[in-house]
Amino acid sequence: MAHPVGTESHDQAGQRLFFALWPEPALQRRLHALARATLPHGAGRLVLPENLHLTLVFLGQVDEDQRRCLEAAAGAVKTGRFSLEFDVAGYWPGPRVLWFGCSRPPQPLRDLVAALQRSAGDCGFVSEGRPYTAHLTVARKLVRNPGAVTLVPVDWSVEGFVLAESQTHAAGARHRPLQAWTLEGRPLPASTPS
Ligand code: 2AM
Repeated sequence: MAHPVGTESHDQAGQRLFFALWPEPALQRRLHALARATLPHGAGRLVLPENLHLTLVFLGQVDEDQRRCLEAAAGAVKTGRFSLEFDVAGYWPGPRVLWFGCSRPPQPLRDLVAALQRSAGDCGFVSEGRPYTAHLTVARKLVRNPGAVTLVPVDWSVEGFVLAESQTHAAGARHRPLQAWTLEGRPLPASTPS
């Protein structure tokens, strides 16, 4: 997703938002520890545990009205619970990131992404048209391709999804959930998304 239809002039306004799956803190710490064990010291910058997430739909700049529209639409999404298994690690040389992913993304994850893409479209956001690749970025600015990485599989029983904000600070990016919903369409406190 990129610019809302006809609102390119809003680029500097509002918040930079995205829909995501947000691991609970214990799982964030586990994934962070796995990334640390995977990457040789000094080979890249690990994503902070509290920032670890799996993006579902990236929205970009969102103003208040658009956010209300997205929240209403997200509250109507119901896919049911599902589990993910992070069993592959990959490296993208362009952005120089190391990520964990699923070799067999479950159908409810695809359904959730499709439903949120439709919701975003209904709120005036235009898809960038890139195929969706479920990935959780665990390290950035890698100094070299880490080569083949074997991952000890990590299971995640997903119960909800969030609308999250991305902020850029001098110290680096900070991501935080703003609103959360269960996969049955019930609102959740943002601090306990899944
Ligand atoms: P990344 O982790 O692979 O960098 C907040 O910035 C989240 O949205 C991150 O997970 C980031 O993915 C993703 N993101 C940032 N810019 C994006 C874009 N233009 N298209 C898709 N996802 C994007």
